[in-house]
Amino acid sequence: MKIAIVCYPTFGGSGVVATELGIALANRGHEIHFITYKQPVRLALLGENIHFHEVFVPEYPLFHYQPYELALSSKLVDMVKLHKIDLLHVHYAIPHAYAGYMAKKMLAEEGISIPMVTTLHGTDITLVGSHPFYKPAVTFSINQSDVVTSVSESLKQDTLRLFNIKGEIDVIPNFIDASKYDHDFTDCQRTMMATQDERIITHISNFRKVKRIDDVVKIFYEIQKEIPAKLMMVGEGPEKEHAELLCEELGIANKAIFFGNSNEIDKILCFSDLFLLPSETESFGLAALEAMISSVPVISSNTGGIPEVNVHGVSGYLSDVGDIKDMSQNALKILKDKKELKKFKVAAKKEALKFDINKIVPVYEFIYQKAFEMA
Ligand code: GMT
Repeated sequence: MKIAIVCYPTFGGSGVVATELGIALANRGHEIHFITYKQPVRLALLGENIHFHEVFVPEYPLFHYQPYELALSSKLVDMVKLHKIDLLHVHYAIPHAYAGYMAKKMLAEEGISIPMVTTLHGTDITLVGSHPFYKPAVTFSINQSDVVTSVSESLKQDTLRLFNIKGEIDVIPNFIDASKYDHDFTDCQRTMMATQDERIITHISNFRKVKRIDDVVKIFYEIQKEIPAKLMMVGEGPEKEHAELLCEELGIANKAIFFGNSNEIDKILCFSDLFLLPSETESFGLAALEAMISSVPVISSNTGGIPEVNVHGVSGYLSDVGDIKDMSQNALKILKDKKELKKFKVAAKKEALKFDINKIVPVYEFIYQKAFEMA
């Protein structure tokens, strides 16, 4: 099948999922066309079955806002015609489902029928999409999609609660390519990051308000009072500078390392003992799953879809949003006792394997068949 994948090319979870899905589908013989404004960060190799088409938006001084949706829908029309693409799969409703619908309509004028699958990822529903300024257009484009999927049951329920949705939503959870995490790095370069007796605590995100970065720092502050520890902060975003200042204020700047964005997440997780994800809302928590497959237990909030991934008392612990005391106590329960840490590490990996890519990609293929029947 020839599939166009529309996504954000940045370090966000939706872009990562879309890219990994495209690569997996290409490995299964499909021809994949990524259509977005930059080559996706996790797409290292383009090959016979993987193509990238850049959406270019020419700057015109008359426009206060440059019309990306217009450029994207035009590019979709051109690429569908040129490469005889069979199906559109758009990730993140805004503005991709809207642009996809416009492309579909333009193509229909020329007698070309193409089904569209929309995958909802989280903030496109919970934070941005439900804003009154966007809601009518988001509702419309979700309802016009031939098949709609969401990355967790929780996100499905949020979508049904916040929008007037007419059709079904199929839940297809995010996935992980376990084979990519199967290697043994020699000592994980752990000794470069911490001394033998120090525990390594990691947080990876795009440092937005929704991630509650202050809580990450405060939980670590409580942990390091009791045991020797280091904090690895991976990612870029608006809250990063504030987090660095908070570390200085709390006198723990020498224990916190800020990496910026990294393409070596697997190496960082390899030497980590614990992962912190205290988010305000999280439709799934792909970062937690990436930690778990690396045998890193997770201390998280119990919001949104996180409980569908992180199992309380098994792969880590869950607490109410903002309950720093409970989160740090849970962290210490795991970290203080070597046997307990080992038990959680093994269980975290076992839970993560339930989301192996080989189980999930065939479900997308099934959904594509359904989209053809619906179109
Ligand atoms: O977490 C972010 O802010 C990035 C965002 C995105 O769309 O790139 O992530 C969302 O989609 C991920 C992939 O499906 C999910 O794992 C994240 O939980 C979700 N983020 C939120 O719901 C806040």
